[in-house]
Amino acid sequence: MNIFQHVSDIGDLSKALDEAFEIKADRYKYQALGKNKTAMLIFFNNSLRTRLSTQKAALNLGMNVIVLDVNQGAWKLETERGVIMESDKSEHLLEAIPVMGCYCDIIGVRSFARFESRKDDYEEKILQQFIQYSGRPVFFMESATVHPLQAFADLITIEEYKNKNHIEPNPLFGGQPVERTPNRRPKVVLSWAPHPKALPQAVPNSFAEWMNAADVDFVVTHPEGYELDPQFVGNARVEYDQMRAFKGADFIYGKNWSCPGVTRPEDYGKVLGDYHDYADWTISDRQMAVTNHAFFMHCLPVRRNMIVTDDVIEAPTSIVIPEAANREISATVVLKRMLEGLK
Ligand code: AN0
Ligand code: CP
Repeated sequence: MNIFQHVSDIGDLSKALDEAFEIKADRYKYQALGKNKTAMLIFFNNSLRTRLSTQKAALNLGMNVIVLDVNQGAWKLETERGVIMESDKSEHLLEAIPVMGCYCDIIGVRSFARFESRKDDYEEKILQQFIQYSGRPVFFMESATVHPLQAFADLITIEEYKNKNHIEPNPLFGGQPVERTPNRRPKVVLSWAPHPKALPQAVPNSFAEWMNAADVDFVVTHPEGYELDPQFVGNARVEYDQMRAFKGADFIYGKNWSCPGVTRPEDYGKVLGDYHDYADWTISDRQMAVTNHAFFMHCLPVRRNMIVTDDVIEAPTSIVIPEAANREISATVVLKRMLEGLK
């Protein structure tokens, strides 16, 4: 594997899941594979989970790891070709990328949507340059439009929980055990929720792309105006009534995203209206009550009582921590596949 961007890059999903569970059972099984190989992780944006879980994954495989926070210590980078470089940006991405490639075997890059131009973001202008000029396999650690390491971890988590009928109380927060009747083909609902600041569409885009490829009944719910790009949402069912969407659901995936600009390109990257007016969309016991004792998922970081109430995220059915734990597993599978492909 030379690029990890879309669900299609991982190939057969049941094989990928088998590999994930093989690694989860013995995460050091492929320790010898990464000997004398270096993973370089480049962050243009903040991160807790991606930074830690991907480093851990590289260590599982016996790799060396180098992490660079571009905004802390590196030169400010110009990204546009043709600019007379007289601003505070001392170096051009077109030199920086091939230089980074000199010191490693595999590169991971985090570079969020900038919301300056829908076209630039949806063409993946930054990541495409890493693919073109680094000379190395490139995996996306949340780009302008996708977050595939997250979506893969989400799929692993759904696979682990979909057949559970007895859930013990959350060891951190207590509560009563929950009994539920699993569905053979689980109903998975991606729900928009309010947020004070504009957030990228990468997480919902990838989640939709991966759920469309998985064997689940997938529904997306959001207020009008937040329609996801057709290349990701595909033929998924879209339901504008959140309560109706939640009916009988087995998994609720909460996430905010800013306007994808599908129907009104001029609104791309905006928070539509006043977020206080969408307080009803905050995921609470009111909506969870109509589900099939659904599991609650979120990629994290999450703003409590904005996206989801304390009660829902602390309930025995909240699986946000095991979901985050699976980030190590998805990253280990991806790095393993890339190592196997090195010449
Ligand atoms: C980012 C987002 O919504 O895409 C990262 C999530 C993994 N979240 C924030 O910027 C708060
Ligand atoms: N879920 C996720 O990618 O978290 P970070 O932004 O902390 O890496």
